[in-house]
Amino acid sequence: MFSRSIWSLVSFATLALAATIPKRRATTCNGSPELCNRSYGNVTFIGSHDSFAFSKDKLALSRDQTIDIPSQLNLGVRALQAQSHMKDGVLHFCHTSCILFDGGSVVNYLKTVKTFLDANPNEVLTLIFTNPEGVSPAKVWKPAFDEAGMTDLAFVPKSIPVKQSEWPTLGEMIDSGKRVVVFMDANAEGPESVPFILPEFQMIWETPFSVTDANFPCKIDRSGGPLADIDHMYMINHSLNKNLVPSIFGDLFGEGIIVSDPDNADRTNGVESIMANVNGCSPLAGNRSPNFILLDFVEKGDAFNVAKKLNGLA
Ligand SMILES: *[C@@H]1O[C@H](CO)[C@@H](O)[C@H](O)[C@H]1NC(C)=O
Ligand SMILES: *[C@@H]1O[C@H](CO)[C@@H](O)[C@H](O)[C@H]1NC(C)=O
Ligand SMILES: CC(=O)N[C@H]1CO[C@H](CO)[C@@H](O)[C@@H]1O
Repeated sequence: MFSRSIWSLVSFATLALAATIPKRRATTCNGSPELCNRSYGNVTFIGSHDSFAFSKDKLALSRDQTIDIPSQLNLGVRALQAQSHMKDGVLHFCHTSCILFDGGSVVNYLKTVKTFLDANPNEVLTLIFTNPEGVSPAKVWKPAFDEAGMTDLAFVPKSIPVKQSEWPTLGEMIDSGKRVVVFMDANAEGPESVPFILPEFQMIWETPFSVTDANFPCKIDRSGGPLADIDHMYMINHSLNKNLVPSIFGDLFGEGIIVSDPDNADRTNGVESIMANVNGCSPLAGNRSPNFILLDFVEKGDAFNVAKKLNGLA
């Protein structure tokens, strides 16, 4: 009897004390105080397409980036896109095939990203992974996140799908330590799903890819239910490709051989080209800016200033 009342006194005191200690609050989020109070679903992030496929070698036709992952992140990239393939029983990031471009194991990639996140505790980052072989989230992906020490940082929504208007603020995500949002295009749902690997098209729609038209006509390409498109976030795939095969030979090669075009990247990643794409798409999204602007050769052009402006920070 006595010990029980002592015990409740102690726990009451603990609770009272906990209530008086102010919780640590982030005052800068993704580089600015204004963003702490902004919903994740209402921020424009610059993303790097095929982030792992970087090379300084001009002859590496399968590259889509020049600079490595830490440099991309230091520049301000806050959405990393990457395409996975199994290679000798290990999950890798490769471009189309591991023979064309092998970016190494997913574990090593995630460790590199984790190093950045540890050094930059006030940053929210999105990972958009492509899973064309439908590799199991529970059996293969989660163990890779575990090994890289990344699972604890991953955001788990209360329920799926999350409407564009219902995401927490960047400040809330940073304060809770759950500041990495992981989307996967295929096989994220189903019996081998894990809570932090989110089905991309239930929450994001995206424009067509492998675009070779410099005018980037906007259209909703990949999307999914049950939410209406207007309740999705959206991503513009703003990378211009060139066709190496003149159309006269088109029949021989089907659609041709489409590769990214570093020579045009300054223009493609410039204000005019990105804004034309944004203005073409925003009417399809209740006049909202895109959440993700996915680019090749991220260091070229002026994308980070465009994002600042779209976020109302410049
Ligand atoms: C931001 O802060 C203001 C003032 O405290 C508040 O009224 C508003 O609802 C907040 N917005 C978000 C998205 O939390
Ligand atoms: C965020 O909300 C503002 C105000 O409604 C809007 O102008 C802007 O386009 C939105 N951005 C995103 C990415 O939703
Ligand atoms: C050309 C291009 O940017 N394509 C990409 C569009 O985004 C999706 C990500 O979901 C990628 O799979 C495409 O490669």
